[in-house]
Amino acid sequence: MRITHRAYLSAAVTHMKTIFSEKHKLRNSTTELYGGQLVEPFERPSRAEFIINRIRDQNLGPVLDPHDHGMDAIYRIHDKDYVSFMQTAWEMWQAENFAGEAIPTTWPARRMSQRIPDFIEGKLGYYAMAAETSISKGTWEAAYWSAQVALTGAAQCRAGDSGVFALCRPPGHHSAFDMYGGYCFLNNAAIAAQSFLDNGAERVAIVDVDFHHGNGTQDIFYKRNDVLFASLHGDPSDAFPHFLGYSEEQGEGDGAGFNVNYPMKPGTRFHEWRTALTDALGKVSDFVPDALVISLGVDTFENDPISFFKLQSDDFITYGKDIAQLQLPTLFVMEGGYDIDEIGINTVNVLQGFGGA
Ligand code: OKP
Ligand code: ZN
Repeated sequence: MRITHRAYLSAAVTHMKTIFSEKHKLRNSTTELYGGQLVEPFERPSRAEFIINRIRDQNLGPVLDPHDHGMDAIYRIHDKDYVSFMQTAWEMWQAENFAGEAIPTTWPARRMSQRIPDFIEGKLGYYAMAAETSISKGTWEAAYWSAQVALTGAAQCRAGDSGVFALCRPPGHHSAFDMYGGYCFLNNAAIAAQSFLDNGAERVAIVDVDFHHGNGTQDIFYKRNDVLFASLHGDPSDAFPHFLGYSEEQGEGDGAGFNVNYPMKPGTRFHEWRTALTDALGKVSDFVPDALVISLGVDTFENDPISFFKLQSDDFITYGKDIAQLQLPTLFVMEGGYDIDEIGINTVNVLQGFGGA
């Protein structure tokens, strides 16, 4: 028998399951429109590799492939015509023999027609909420499997795990009923939350700790009272997605009071951020949900290249512990985080904090 000392040297063994698919690699577009140039996308395959490597190094727990839960769970959240568009956009774009990846250039702005055009450039503008996100070969398949990772994580939670990590890539929280953008195509967290409800949960809370406002998730559940959505993020007056995420957005109709935004200013440090988290977790506790979904972005880190909060690596452990205090079945769904060197450490710190490490 071969003995290795890895397990003994490991800092922590929390046995949280991770759901992960290598299919994320199919999301490998080469362009992002940034600062007036086409640059290598911040949302790139190596992000997931650094995270999964850290999970393995730290012996966080087993890494499982997703099950295929099919299209029905996706259609519970997304428009069928939008999904068909996502499935065929790259083919339609290629048919025009354009040299580069698919990027929208024209939008149905104020006082313009909201009809869906036939031509691919028009369709891109209709369905996009931002232009940085190029569509390329494999984008749909990667997005599909990212949603299946979230669905499989939710199924694991329902089977009795107290915490599960869905290592989704591409991310999802900017995607709404019929919108893509902000690196997102299908709203993995929303799809997972709905799957809890469709399998017996009465109420689900979603807390979005990604640096960016989860505009897609907010929009999807805005008029509903079975999902409480709380988001901590850069003030939209200063940060992407620019057009949603203000504190006065509190829900509508049945959903009035079930949407809570905590916009914060450039330079925000952990103490202030944690005060907002404590308030959000208090609202979650009062809501008495059957399950909690965390939209987990670690782009709140001080060295993140596209964000402006100042969290440090240890802070991620602390807030993981804070989340665990709720003692709810918790599904962590990966969103953003672009300081690739530290993304594994910061992500796994949250999970280890939650697991009591
Ligand atoms: C996706 B997720 C920064 C431009 C940012 C898009 C950011 C998408 C973030 N100057 N553009 O929420 O991490
Ligand atoms: Zn983000």
